[in-house]
Amino acid sequence: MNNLNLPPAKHFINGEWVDAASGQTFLTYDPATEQPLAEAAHGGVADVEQAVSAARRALSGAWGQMLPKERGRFLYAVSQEILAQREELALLETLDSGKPLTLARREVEGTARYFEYYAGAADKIHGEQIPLGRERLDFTLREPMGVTAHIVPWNKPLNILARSLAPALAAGNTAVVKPSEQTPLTALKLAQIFARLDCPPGVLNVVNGFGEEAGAALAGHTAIDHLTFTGSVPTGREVMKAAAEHIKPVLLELGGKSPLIIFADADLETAVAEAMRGITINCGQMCSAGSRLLVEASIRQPFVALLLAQLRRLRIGPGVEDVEMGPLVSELQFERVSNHIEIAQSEGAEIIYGGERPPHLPRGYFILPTLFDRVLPDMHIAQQEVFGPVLALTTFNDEEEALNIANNIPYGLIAGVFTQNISRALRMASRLQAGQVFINQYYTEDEEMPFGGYKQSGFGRSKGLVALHHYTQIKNIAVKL
Ligand code: TXE
Repeated sequence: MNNLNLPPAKHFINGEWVDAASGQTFLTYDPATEQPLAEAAHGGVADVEQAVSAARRALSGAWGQMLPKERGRFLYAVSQEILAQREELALLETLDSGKPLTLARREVEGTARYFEYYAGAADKIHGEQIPLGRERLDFTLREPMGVTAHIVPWNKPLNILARSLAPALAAGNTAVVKPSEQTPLTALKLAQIFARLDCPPGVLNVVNGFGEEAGAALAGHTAIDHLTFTGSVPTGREVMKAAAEHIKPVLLELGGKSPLIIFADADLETAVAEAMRGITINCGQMCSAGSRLLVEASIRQPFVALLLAQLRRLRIGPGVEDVEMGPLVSELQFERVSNHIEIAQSEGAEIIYGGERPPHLPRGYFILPTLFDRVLPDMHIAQQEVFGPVLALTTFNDEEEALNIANNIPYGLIAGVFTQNISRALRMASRLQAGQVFINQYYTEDEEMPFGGYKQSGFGRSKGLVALHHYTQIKNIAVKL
């Protein structure tokens, strides 16, 4: 890996590369080989303090004075530079997180697309005039929030960062980013791109480090104005509590346990292909993973037969070999997923495929895609997010039963409905408790679609124009004429 163009093991603060205040670094590992990949700066309270101060100063500097259309042009330039560096970024993401190269490339393209999409919106964020009669003029301004904080997970490190960073910057905010300690590298590459494009100092700051240190310091900082967090429910709860201390608004995206509901009249091949994609993409480490299969009882047998054939054919291996499924991100995640599988078995759910490491891959955090059959709706494996390639199959007999099973869960991020009956599809869509419902397909990445959860999947919506609302605040101005 000597020819890898690694970013420096430093933070990016106020436009400069700086060592951690403690002088310490930590290692990040390649999950396909279990070998160290690179060093990253080990940040804490003092580093976060520097970054937040720099972001605050930047609000009143050149960035604050830039015209919205100039901000848009800058963000568009970022998108083009990301595309120009697509291969390098994708390789780094693959090595750091384990995902197959083709998927990493798609995520980098999606990252560029976020910057492109919100570049186009930067000069179209405006208030409105409110009619109060001839004697009064009333109008609103949409102002930036100020310093935005972004705490990012490891499953799609660069892409999820761009999902909140691009709209925040388009709206005129500045940002402090804390990448996951599992995948610290590509956010620094993005910082290099910002530096190369002469971004004013302090607009983007990246502080690496662990959640309980750098993450907690950022979430509880009194001088941030908005916090975007993507990660687990327990950490989301902690982050929300920390932000509540200073009454800071939060946008939380906390994962899911999303159902694919397959009726007997569905196109079976499409449903099976989407079920495969929904659980094997990124080794199931997706908040949007389709981890529950609700299948109408009369088609269980042909559905399972087709699915098993596909599961057996799946190519698994290191992401750099551009397989169909890479390893889990870390030893810890491997243990977590294995633990979920054990609990499911102890509750009587029946494994009909997988449940263990692929025999041809003795090293690395690889696991076979796993299919549990005859799962009851209240079992652990039907209720808890696994964040690995583990499917729980439950059968149903009618629409009402399918709906009850689908909704009887603490999460509500995505749902897929497969049927040729459009009335039934739309009835289901309107009654499913999920932020996105897909009909005759499963989750797609389109950056234009509002995305976010019901219930414990979080609140607030990212993607689409609606995301911009989180990063602006409205001021009403009333004039007596
Ligand atoms: O997440 P954490 P982990 C789910 C998934 C997975 C589980 C655990 O089920 O198995 O979470 O993953 C930072 N204050 N998702 O442990 O802890 C941390 O450094 C502030 C769902 O990695 O939520 C990282 O940057 N920040 C998911 C980020 O939070 C803290 C994506 C996420 O870490 C912190 C990832 C603290 N006290 C995991 N503690 C999704 N919704 O897509 C940690 N962090």
